[in-house]
Amino acid sequence: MKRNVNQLVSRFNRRLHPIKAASYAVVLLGFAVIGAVPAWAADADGDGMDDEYEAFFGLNMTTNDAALDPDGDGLDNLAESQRWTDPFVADTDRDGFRDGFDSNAVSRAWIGWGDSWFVRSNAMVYTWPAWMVSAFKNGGEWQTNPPAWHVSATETGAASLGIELDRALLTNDLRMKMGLAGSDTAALYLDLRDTNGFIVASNVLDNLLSNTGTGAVKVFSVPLGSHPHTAGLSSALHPAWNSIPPDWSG
Ligand SMILES: [Ca+2]
Ligand SMILES: [Ca+2]
Ligand SMILES: [Ca+2]
Repeated sequence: MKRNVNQLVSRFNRRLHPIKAASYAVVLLGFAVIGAVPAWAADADGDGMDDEYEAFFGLNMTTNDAALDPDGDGLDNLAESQRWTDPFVADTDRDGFRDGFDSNAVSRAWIGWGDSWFVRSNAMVYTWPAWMVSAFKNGGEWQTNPPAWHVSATETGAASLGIELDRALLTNDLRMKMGLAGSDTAALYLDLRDTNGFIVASNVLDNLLSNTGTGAVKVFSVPLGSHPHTAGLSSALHPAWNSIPPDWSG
């Protein structure tokens, strides 16, 4: 699945919290810089892999590295580039099937919140199914060791993570897995939002951090089927210290 990073600029993001519009100018600037990529030669080292793909995942753009298989998943880098799978991760969509043995190697949307290679200011980018449009944060900060989204106890107001979905493609409920490292004072809620960023269903899963210990993983269904006008989700964390949601799956 080829992802043009310019397509990931989130209008939804700005609509979600228009009061913070000034900060999103930074997001747009970041994407504008990335937008220079198409001006490069399509395949500078002539190894059959587009420069855009090699730059996105950090392959060598000046040496023919098409035949290498650094993640040992049965696909060489050239085959990975043709599928837009991650050449450094054996199971790009984290469904238990390695890329070389997966009939749909990008069937899930995995978000490595805070993975510095895929951070674009407030947004995250990766290779995702077509129904997954964008992923971003409002407030809090990225943490790199381990990669995470972190909200300081001193931050005032609620911070949130959001994703934007293409509901023409995703009509069923969303199966979601989140990794959480909570604190005693944290409260994490999930809201469904329409295309204008307005909440159509709030707190649909209660406090996700309740009864959560460090390193806990929760799996649950998000009722998109009964909310057809939902275009995205936001998960708001009220002042706490840590939340690590690595995985959203359709
Ligand atoms: Ca490989
Ligand atoms: Ca791979
Ligand atoms: Ca897989």
